[in-house]
Amino acid sequence: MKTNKEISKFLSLILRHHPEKIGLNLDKNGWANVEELIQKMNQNHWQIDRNILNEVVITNDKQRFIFDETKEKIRANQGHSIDIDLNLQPVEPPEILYHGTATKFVGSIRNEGIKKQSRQHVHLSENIETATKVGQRHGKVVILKVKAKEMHKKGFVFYLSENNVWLTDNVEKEFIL
Ligand code: HQG
Repeated sequence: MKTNKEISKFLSLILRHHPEKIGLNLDKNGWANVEELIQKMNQNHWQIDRNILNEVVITNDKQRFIFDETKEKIRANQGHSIDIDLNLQPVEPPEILYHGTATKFVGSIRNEGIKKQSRQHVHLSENIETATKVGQRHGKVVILKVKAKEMHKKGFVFYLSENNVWLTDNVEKEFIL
């Protein structure tokens, strides 16, 4: 039996980066058909049904996934590397947002700013705790403070995902404290 965490990680992989791994189709807004997802996961040795999927979605620590109102479709709330449109509306950010990264990246970030790398956006958070968890995935953690409000005043656009992750395009180095 796979744990919910293992299922969540696999869902992140296929709903954000590689749906083709199980031959899944995502529409232009990143939605997958739930029945198709369940069927294709089972064909790929992930024993899962609607109840298990519901539980994974509801109990997920970061609320990474969401069903549409009919529960026929599911998508990841953020974190995509594939080119989909989440239809996010621009939002005014707080004064400061945090970006957790690793010491090994700091030199390069000081030179060229925070780049979105393979993802669609740079990910920022309102609290240091979340940023710390994100940074720890890459090594010894460093928390960077981003002057979000100032960026916004200068015309940079911010979005807030359904699960409260702040998203923006690349952060230029002058906005990093
Ligand atoms: C770093 C997770 C060198 C950047 C998290 C990061 C998040 C640079 C890494 C979400 C750089 C990219 C995203 C530069 C940025 N030079 N390194 N100029 N600019 N970097 O995984 O932000 O838990 O693509 O600091 O919670 O770590 O999976 O981005 O360390 O919300 O749901 O390049 O993924 O969500 O790494 O994480 P990532 P991230 P989940």
